Amino acid sequence: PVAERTLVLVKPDGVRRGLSGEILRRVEAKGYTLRAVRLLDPAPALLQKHYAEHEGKPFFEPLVEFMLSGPVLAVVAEGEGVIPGFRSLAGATNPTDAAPGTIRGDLGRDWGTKVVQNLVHGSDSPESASREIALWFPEL
Ligand code: DAT
Ligand code: MG
Repeated sequence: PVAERTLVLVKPDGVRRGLSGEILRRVEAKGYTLRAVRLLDPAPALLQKHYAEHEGKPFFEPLVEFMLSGPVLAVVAEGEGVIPGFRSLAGATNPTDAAPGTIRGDLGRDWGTKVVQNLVHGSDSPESASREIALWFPEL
């Protein structure tokens, strides 16, 4: 059986601010394994598919635009409980609400921006993880 896997994205704000290493450090320090890592400039169609569940919401277009603002570091992380576990490491969606000790709580910012710039994405269920890993890493 393949170990549990999740898709982690370091969003353009995280790459731009030089936080990729710090974020991957936290994933590895927790005990998860990095199975695949790729820095890329995602195509609009990839982002629209990735965020399909949010289509029609007021933040959808600013979100896609923000995700197109620079390179994204896509990561497949592996380990027991990694799907909820990485969500715990990431913290609440809004960095102001995110607890200290989490990636978004310690490092995220949500002021002075049109869309929440919260540094990371993490799959929210096994179904989302399979779907998203297939989108970002079709070869896996
Ligand atoms: P998460 O990334 O915590 O899974 P989500 O899937 O609900 O959150 O939303 C996807 C992204 O969209 C989120 O990381 C930041 C942005 N977003 C969500 N809700 C928002 C809102 N109310 N206003 C602005 N941006 C929002
Ligand atoms: Mg989500």
